[in-house]
Order: sequence, then structure tokens, then C-alpha cells
Amino acid sequence: MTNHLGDIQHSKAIIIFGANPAVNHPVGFQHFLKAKERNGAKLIVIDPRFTRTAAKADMFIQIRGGTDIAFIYGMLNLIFKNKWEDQSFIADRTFGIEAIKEEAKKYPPSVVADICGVTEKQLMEVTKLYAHTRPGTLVWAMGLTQHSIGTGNTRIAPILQLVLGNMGRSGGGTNILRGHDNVQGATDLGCLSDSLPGYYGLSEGAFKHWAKVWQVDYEWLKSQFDPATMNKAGFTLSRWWQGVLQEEEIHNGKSGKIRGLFCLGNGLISTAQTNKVAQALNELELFVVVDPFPHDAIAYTQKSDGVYLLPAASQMETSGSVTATNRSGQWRFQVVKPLYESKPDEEILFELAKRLGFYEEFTRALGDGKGNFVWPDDATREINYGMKTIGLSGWTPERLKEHTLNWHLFDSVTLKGRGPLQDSFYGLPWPCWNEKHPGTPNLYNISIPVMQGGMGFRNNFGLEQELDGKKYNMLASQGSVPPKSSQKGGYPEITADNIEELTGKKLTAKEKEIVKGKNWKTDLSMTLVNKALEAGLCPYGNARARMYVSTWVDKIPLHREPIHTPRPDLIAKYPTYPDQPNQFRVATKFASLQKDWTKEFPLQLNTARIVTHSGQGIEARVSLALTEINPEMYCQIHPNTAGNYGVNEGDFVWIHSPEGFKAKVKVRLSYSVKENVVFAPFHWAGVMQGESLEAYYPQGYVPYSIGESINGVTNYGYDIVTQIPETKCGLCRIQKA
Ligand SMILES: Nc1nc2c(c(=O)[nH]1)N[C@H]1C(S)=C(S)[C@@H](COP(=O)(O)OP(=O)(O)OC[C@H]3O[C@@H](n4cnc5c(=O)[nH]c(N)nc54)[C@H](O)[C@@H]3O)O[C@H]1N2
Ligand SMILES: Nc1nc2c(c(=O)[nH]1)N[C@H]1C(S)=C(S)[C@@H](COP(=O)(O)OP(=O)(O)OC[C@H]3O[C@@H](n4cnc5c(=O)[nH]c(N)nc54)[C@H](O)[C@@H]3O)O[C@H]1N2
Ligand SMILES: [Mo]
Repeated sequence: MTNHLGDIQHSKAIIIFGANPAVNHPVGFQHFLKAKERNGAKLIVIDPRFTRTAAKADMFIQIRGGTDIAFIYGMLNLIFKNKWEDQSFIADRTFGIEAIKEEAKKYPPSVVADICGVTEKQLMEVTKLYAHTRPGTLVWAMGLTQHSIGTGNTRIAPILQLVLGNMGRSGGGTNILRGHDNVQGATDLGCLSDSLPGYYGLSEGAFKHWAKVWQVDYEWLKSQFDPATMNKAGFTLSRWWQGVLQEEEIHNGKSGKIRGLFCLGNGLISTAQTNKVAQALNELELFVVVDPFPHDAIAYTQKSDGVYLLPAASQMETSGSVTATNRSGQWRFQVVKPLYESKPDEEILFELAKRLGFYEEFTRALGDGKGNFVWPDDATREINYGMKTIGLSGWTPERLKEHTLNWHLFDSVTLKGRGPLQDSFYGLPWPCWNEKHPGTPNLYNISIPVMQGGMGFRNNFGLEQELDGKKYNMLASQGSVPPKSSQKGGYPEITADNIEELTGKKLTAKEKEIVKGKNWKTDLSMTLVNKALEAGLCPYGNARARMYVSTWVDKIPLHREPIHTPRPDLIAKYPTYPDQPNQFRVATKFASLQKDWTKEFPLQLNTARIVTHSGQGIEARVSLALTEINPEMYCQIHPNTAGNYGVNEGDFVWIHSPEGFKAKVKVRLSYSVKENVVFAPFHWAGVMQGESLEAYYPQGYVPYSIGESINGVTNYGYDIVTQIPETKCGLCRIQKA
């Protein structure tokens, strides 16, 4: 989130693309409702389904899944035509508007209506309302990301906000609702295969930075890796199984085929292509699950040896810092000691490191460096020492605990502290540049000084960019700068070489020695960051937001039809990407799969969440109370469609996928989906292609409810940049079971 949930109460218009907070973020959704009630905000929902969130909307548009880019270009088309854009914001703080304007011309209302399955009038009404009701905030979640064009979606949404000058403003911003508890923290910590902690990347420089933080020799670290893959992105959660099955070529250096899987806190059956996941689980030599529950994935393997289940303690039994959806930190205090033989995750990992022979290196940077450390406090200290990139240097365990223990001293709408905590915002939302910094509730706000949470856009992509033979300055224009700054306009990120010039202050000889060759991200002494802050400068610079990226597959976001599109007539004009021979170590198909599938698979498949169940579902399906409310797997079909197929409420249907898999699911009739859409939640597992796996759960541990995993029939398809699976729009065929 650029802003935070409370700040949504300052919005005058809220437009939601592909999120259902009434169901998935019900506590946070109260702020949306208060925005309506107290601030007269208009709530606009764009979703292929009439959701519970849509039920609260002033305007609901039932879009065809996977066509949001076309829809937003349609809005931009009308905005530019009517000159509703914020021209000075665009001129001062953005780059690439001409390319966006050109593309938007291709999306007049008639074209958008045809692609998106909406009316021209709806597009015109929503655009007029949203453009004239500012500040407006744009909210999204999985409805935009889980697509082969997920990255394009997440670029076009901020572009709409930039064009309307809605960025860097209270009540504006792009507010992406995160998923799991602490998923923001998990991402920041680098639980991704293409990055070290803090988004440092996988370059040699990044490894050297962390080697220094961890107090290990870089050469030792290097010796732990295969040189061919050390600096390359690893497998993703969505395609690890390909590394086992090797149906297509894999690029895994000398390790070759994946032989073992260590799964710590993931349901596995939540991944698309469940049938492939099951096959791969069976082929593994070693399969370890670290989880508070003996979860469903265990039932998907018939292996009789090499499977280990390690009981993990739950969050109530552990403590530490966690990060909320808005970048705020919190301290989690242990409620009870770990029950029975369960252990906290870190203890299990420490034991593993001991057995693998690198425990000493693993823990060297903690505490006194001699093995005496306080968990988790010293881990948080290590994080705030090393993670400069997102500004965690101000997150000491003491400050985080003080905030969590003093909720009553913070305003829930502004996050501002009161009394003794008046100089900080709740949870020190990052960037929190140093221990004096209050945290940043709203990103990119240039109306307040940097030391009060102000900042421009980040300078991460050089000082100049070429576009159509012309060179453009990537720094913000004159006057576009937070107050109390030593600079009057844009400036580059802070380095040892430019600090004196930018701040107008001299470094001492000693300071010069310390920061030599460093920039603000690699200077562990904090000299560069602190000097920049004293001069009112943001360590990462003050640049323009890029709408055009010369090095990306799509330089600007482009509408591309889903691989399995219900509109094959549009493929020629809006084709998907070329196949990728090596993306996260696996080959990934795009164009070679895109064709007319509609004769055999005439219905669209949409998957999402329901309020009583969570994620892969094990946590709710072992709860009797929650299982009673939603006892079985189901799909929703429009009554007319059900009628056409001769099925009724309560009947079972087979849902068939283009990959040749099928799932047997009970029917519920619903007008919330259009006639050509089938909706299903993804929270069930334990039945595969109609066959119960009950016998394969550890004895006595069958959940109260098992059912087909819809991921057995979600179609093949992955985002071009992140490889998130296309679980939100595929095709299927149904047949009465
Ligand atoms: N009760 C409950 N709450 C949860 C979770 C849970 O499992 N249960 N999971 C948590 C997690 S991990 C996450 S990530 C969040 C996710 O939160 P959300 O993103 O809100 O989750 P979903 O329900 O998967 O999808 C949101 C909406 O996107 C719509 N959609 C699908 N395709 C498109 C499209 O192409 N365009 C548009 N505009 N809309 C589309 C769907 O119809 C759906 O209504 O929820 C979190 N909260
Ligand atoms: N079709 C379809 N598929 C989807 C989605 C969709 O919208 N549609 N959404 C996707 C999204 S956004 C997500 S996030 C995933 C969610 O999928 P998963 O991440 O697989 O879902 P969870 O059920 O939350 O799984 C978390 C596991 O962690 C365990 N756990 C809980 N606390 C702890 C702990 O402290 N330590 C350890 N070691 N384990 C713990 C739980 O018991 C559970 O087994 O599903 C994805 N799959
Ligand atoms: Mo998620």
C-alpha cells in the first residue's frame, strides 16, 4: 500500500479492481464504509462477480476477467480527450506520458465495451465520476495480479493514479491489500527466489552486502553455491514441480532435477496444476513439511518413506516483528509456550543448520557474535542494520514494542501518535530511515519534509532515458520537492560521490574514509543516510515515476488476451507473449498454447475466496465451527446455465480443464456470476478427480471437510515477470456427474 487503511477514510472516491475486502479484509473494510458514511466517498467496484463488496458499491461494473488494462486505457482515453488529467503533476513528476497517450487512443468506448463486456455508458460514467472526485484511491489485490498479464495490470493501475495526480496524497494512492498475516514482512525479508532480503537482487554486490551484514566471508558464501546459478533467480513456488517432472527443459545448473522439498508454512495444493504437484510429490526422494497441522499435501503423496512431518508452533506460541499490509511493523508477543512437541520455525531451522554444518555462520551476526543472542530481538536488529533499501533502519525492537504496547496513543485514521509518541506514526511504516524518523504513512508525499515522512519518487533507473530518439531527464522538475530540502528540485540517489554537492556540507576525512565507494544502500555506517536526512533529502533521491520502461517486455502496459480466452477472435489483435525458454529456471508456455479453446471449453472459470475459509484451507477445515458454516466444496453457476446443462442446486458436475484434468464439484445456483462464468473457491483439498484421498492422511488427522481442489482444473498460465499462476481466468467445460 502506498497509503494505509485508515487513510482511505480521507478518500472521496474509492475504485476497487479485483479485490473483495468485505470478505477478505473485513476489518480493514470498515474504513471503506466509514469513508462512505463520514466523507461521502463514492465506492466503485470492478469485478467479474457481484461480490459482497459490490453489494456496498455506488457503482458496480461486471467486467470480463483479464481485461482491466483495456478498461483503464478506456478511462485514460476519456480523461485525455476531456483534459481531466493533472497536467502539472504529470509534467513535474512522471516520465513517458506520450507513449501512454498514444496507446490510450486505441481504446475509445466502443472498443472497450467490446473487449471488456461492459457498456460504453458504464465506462463513461465511471470515468467521469472518478476523474471529478478527488482525492481518489485505487485498490486492488488478487483480481489484478493472478494473470499472465498480472504485471501489466499492476503497472496500468498506478498510471491512472499518476495521470489524475492522485499519488502522494492523503486519500489517494494505490492501496494493494496484502494477503497473509505478515506477507508484507515475508516479501521484504526476501522469501522470493529472485532477491536477497530487502530487494537487494542477486548480483555479486548484493551478496557482498549481505555477507558483510552476516559477518561471513563472501568467498565462503560463494562456495556454498553452484557458480552457474548463484546469481540467477531460483524456481518459484508455482513451478517447482517442473524441476522434478522435467516435462520441459529446466536450467538448474549442476543440481539438475529437484530431489527434495522442504515446505515451511505453505499448503502446496494451493498451487495451480495440482495434479502435477501430486505427481512431483510422489517422485521426490525427500519431502519435509513443517506445519502446525498435518496438512493436505501429505495425502497427495503415496510415498511410504522419505516423508517427514515436523510440528511447527503457531503464531500464538512465538514472538517477533511482523509487517502489516501498510508497511507498519508490530511486535508479536508470545501468548503461550509451544504446546506438546511443537517447536517455533526458527528452532527447527537452527537445528537444520546445525545438521547441515553452518549453524555458526547462520547465527554469527546475532548478539555478541559468539553464539549468545536474544531471539527474536537480535534478529530484528540484524534486519534494521542490513535492510537500507526500504528504510528499516529505524525499526529497533524497542520502538516496535513501544508502539504495539501503546495502541491507545495512536489515531487510527492518521496513524499519528499522541503524548509521548507524538513524533511517530503507528508501527513506523517503512521507510523509517533512522531512529529519529517517524515512519512514512503515505508514500511519495512532497508536501511535508522528509523528516516528517515526505519523499518524492525513487531514483532507481539512471538519470536519463531515451525515448523515440529524444533524451529525457529522469529527475523531478524544479519546485517539485519536499519542503526544508537543500535541493530545489529532483536529485539522484545519495552516494559518497555526490553527498557533499547535494547537501552543501563537507564530510570529515574520517567520514570520507568510511563511506568511500558506497551509496546509501550499502553504507552500513548510516553516514550517508543521516547526512542526507539532515539536509532534508530522501536517501533514494527525488525522481520521476516511470510509465514507460525501455528494458521490459512490454515497455508500456499492453492489453493481451488470456492464454485461454473466451474471445479467440481478439487473439490476432491482442496476442499473449512469446513462450519463454528460461524463466525462473523453467520453460514457460504462452503463445504456443493460445488458440481457440472455446468449442470444447465454452465457460470461464473464476476462483477466489470465501470469508469462513482461508488459503489452502487446512486451518479452517480442521475447525468444526467454521466447517459447519461452509461444510463442502462447491461451485457457483448462473441458473440459466445450470438449466441449459440440466443440473440443479445440489447436483454434482464434472469441471473439465484444457489440460485434460477434471474435478467433481457440487453446484450452487447464483446470479452473482454471468451466464458464461463458473466460480469456485480454492480452499478445499483431499479429493482428486473424484477420488477421496482420505486413506492417505496420517491416522486420525482427516480434516472435518475434504473436497476437490479447484487448482486441479485452473488452467496453465503464468505471469510474464513474476510467474504468479493465472488462477483468475481460464476456461472449462461442465458436465452433469
Ligand atoms: N476469509 C479470507 N480472507 C483472506 C484470505 C482467505 O483465504 N480467506 N486470503 C488472504 C490472502 S492470502 C489474500 S492474497 C487476500 C486476497 O484478497 P482478494 O484479492 O480480495 O481475493 P480474491 O477473493 O481471490 O479475489 C478478489 C476478486 O477478484 C475478482 N477478479 C478475478 N479476476 C478478475 C479480473 O480479471 N479483473 C477484476 N477487476 N477482478 C477480478 C474476483 O472475482 C474476486 O472477487 O485475501 C486475504 N484474506
Ligand atoms: N485457484 C486459486 N489458487 C490460489 C489463489 C486463488 O485466488 N485462486 N490464491 C493464491 C494466494 S494469494 C495464496 S497466498 C495462496 C495461499 O496458499 P497457502 O499459502 O498454501 O495457504 P495457507 O492455507 O494459508 O497455508 C499456510 C500453511 O501454513 C501453516 N502455518 C500457519 N502458521 C504457521 C507457522 O507459524 N509456521 C509454519 N511453519 N506453518 C504455519 C498453515 O497450517 C498452512 O498449512 O494460494 C494461492 N492459490
Ligand atoms: Mo495471498
